[in-house]
Amino acid sequence: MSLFKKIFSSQKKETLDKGLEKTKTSFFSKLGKAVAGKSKVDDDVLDNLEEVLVSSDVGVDTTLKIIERIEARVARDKYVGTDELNTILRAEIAGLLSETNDKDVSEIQIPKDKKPYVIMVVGVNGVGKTTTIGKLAHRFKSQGLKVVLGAADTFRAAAIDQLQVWADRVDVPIVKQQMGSDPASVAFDTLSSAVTQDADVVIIDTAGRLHNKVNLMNELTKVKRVMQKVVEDTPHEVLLVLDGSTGQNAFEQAKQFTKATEVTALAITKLDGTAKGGVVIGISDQFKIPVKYIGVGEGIEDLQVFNKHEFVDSFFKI
Ligand SMILES: Nc1nc2c(ncn2[C@@H]2O[C@H](COP(=O)(O)OP(=O)(O)O)[C@@H](O)[C@H]2O)c(=O)[nH]1
Ligand SMILES: [Mg+2]
Repeated sequence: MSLFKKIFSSQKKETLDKGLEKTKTSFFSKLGKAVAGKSKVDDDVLDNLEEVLVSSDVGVDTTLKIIERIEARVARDKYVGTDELNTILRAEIAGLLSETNDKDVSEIQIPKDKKPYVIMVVGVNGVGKTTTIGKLAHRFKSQGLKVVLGAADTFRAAAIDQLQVWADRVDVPIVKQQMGSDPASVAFDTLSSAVTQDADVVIIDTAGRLHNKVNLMNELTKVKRVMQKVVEDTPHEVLLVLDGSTGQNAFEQAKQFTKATEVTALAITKLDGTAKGGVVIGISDQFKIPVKYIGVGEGIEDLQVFNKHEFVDSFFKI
């Protein structure tokens, strides 16, 4: 590893550690209490652990899965000390993450033979879609890719302006229409423009303010259908953005969006400043959709490619 790479990757690790700080602190203080005064993992300890996981937003189903696996281990090994619990838990969580995220580093790959590669970004209002798009555009551009943004969240003028701010900051072209125009029409224009410019990547922002599942499904289906008039098989990716700090709400949103459309990738934002980082584990397990990015701040560099090893390392590094 070159020195540059080493410095860069250690810096990146620091942001992740910092980003997960609140989650870790809260998790380990609860875990400490759960095993206080106990030397052996018994039913009490497991009950407490269950509570810790649920209250860390890992989600009930995933928590039960983890508890059952540890129970099986205790039954098999007869004696498991509470001092081993950390290591065991870590292994179980790493195992769960591996079931969904089979690759070590799960960044969206832009294939050369699909040009432009179209990423549609979905999620409810305020979760961080536009911010994530800005960070992603910056990331792709730094890789030498030609990026075009499409402002298909046409509900609010501010939404279009905000994407424009990001486009200026990153210095990539944006396609937009006025507020209230048809999102599908904006998406169509964006793809047409991207084809003309021979762009590598198109990122389409969408509105999250759709009041029910049927509306949402109809809207997204329409945007897709219209885009397919320009580029076959689009979108190549549907990236669902979830706000990690909302805990159980993020699970609910994932449920709604996966019912409404085919989601291929997840970005979980706002993991800085929240103790609810456990959602990453639960959502990855429950929805079987790979987490590709995590947001750990509002800045342009505060988007990390999700690396399951680093995540678990960071989570368990006290
Ligand atoms: N702390 C933090 N704030 C974020 C992150 N991602 C987005 N935000 C903030 O969340 C707010 C809503 O983001 P926005 O991109 O407008 O969400 P959208 O409505 O889904 O497009 C903004 O104030 C962003 O700066 C993140 O990873 N960490
Ligand atoms: Mg937005």
